[in-house]
Amino acid sequence: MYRGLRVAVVIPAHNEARLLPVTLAGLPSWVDRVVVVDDGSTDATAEVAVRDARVDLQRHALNRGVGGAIVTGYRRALALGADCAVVVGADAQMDPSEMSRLIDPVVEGVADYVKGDRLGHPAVRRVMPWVRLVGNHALSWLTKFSSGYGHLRDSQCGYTALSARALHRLPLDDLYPRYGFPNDLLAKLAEIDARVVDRPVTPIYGDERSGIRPWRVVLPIAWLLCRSGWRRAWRQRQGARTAALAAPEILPSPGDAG
Ligand SMILES: Nc1nc2c(ncn2[C@@H]2O[C@H](COP(=O)(O)OP(=O)(O)OP(=O)(O)O)[C@@H](O)[C@H]2O)c(=O)[nH]1
Ligand SMILES: [Mg+2]
Repeated sequence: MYRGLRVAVVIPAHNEARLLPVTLAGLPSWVDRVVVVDDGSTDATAEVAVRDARVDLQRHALNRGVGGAIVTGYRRALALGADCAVVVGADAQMDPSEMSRLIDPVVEGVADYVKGDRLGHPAVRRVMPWVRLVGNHALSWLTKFSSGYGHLRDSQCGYTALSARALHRLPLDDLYPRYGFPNDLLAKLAEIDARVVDRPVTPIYGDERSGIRPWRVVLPIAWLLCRSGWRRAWRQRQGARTAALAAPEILPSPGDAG
């Protein structure tokens, strides 16, 4: 329990037997449930996960992708009665001491979804590999337009907190299951008028192996961004038409007052 909220941590894990124990060991003691989603791993991820007594293990027989794993974790978090679901990668790239920072705006009722922002960190240029840094800046900039959340940075950050209230309203079945998931989630949050804010987090890169293959993720994410941008433009157009239709045809003249 954190400040009155039941917190479930959702950990998507694909072949993370080496780093999952490090991730689990760092989780704060106030976390109520830990949902590890083994996304079709071929190593000992599942065996390692259940060594931790707090873990609720969910397994995909076949790999579905990081977004698919997170959605499974979200559903389980709701079923377990969580008020807030925090996503943490299994590869120990997130500082657990910063988790409370992500949940605070949900507790205080000022946000439905809080995401980490690594790009404002003073060490980001030194720590984040340059391909990630450039790609992240480009995707963040495009995601501002496609989602409409112009104040957000670091669209690709996977360290996030989502309120159960917003989670209930999201079309979980429609979310993109692979690496464009964070971009698609932001677009879907905009469709339900969710309040989204960034909080600073530390970029951490060690000897983990990223599953991201830039040349394979660029086209699907570009397509997702175009689709979200187009949907957003359509919603705005429909909104403007509805407002125009609702406006009174004859405006009262100033002398009519009273
Ligand atoms: N690669 C990969 N990771 C998955 C998959 N399903 C779940 N995951 C987990 O998703 C998390 C993030 O995966 P990474 O490939 O490291 O992506 P990232 O941490 O956002 O990106 P980097 O900055 O490149 O490390 C890890 O905990 C993975 O174990 C999948 O299908 N492929
Ligand atoms: Mg990683």
